[in-house]
Amino acid sequence: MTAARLAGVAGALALVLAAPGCGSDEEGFASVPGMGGKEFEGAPRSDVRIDMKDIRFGPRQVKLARGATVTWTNRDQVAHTVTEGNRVYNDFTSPDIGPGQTFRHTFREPGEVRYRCTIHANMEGEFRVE
Ligand SMILES: [Cu+2]
Repeated sequence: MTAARLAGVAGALALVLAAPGCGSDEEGFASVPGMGGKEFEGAPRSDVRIDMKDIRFGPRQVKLARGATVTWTNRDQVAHTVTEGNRVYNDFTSPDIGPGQTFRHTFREPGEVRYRCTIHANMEGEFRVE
């Protein structure tokens, strides 16, 4: 096999690996174990604080009362974003949230909301708004 032929094979492999949607139930989301709306617990909450720490949202899944306000605080030394991914709430999205900064959003419609950080591929969170 020539070098040019090898390069062609490698290129084809890269295309397959980069195909969108593989292993994901919603475009743009990584497959994070435990995500997908099955692990919500407890009563719905109306005032929720979520830390962004160690490149994770915590808590990652929260049940919200309708009208709940969520405040995210970045406790890492790098920037994060909060970007909605399933279009329930018109794609709410934060600007880059720097270390020590916060972002706030109020959820007025019932439904399930998944969001992520656009900077870190496996950084995801989820709400069920009741
Ligand atoms: Cu991030």
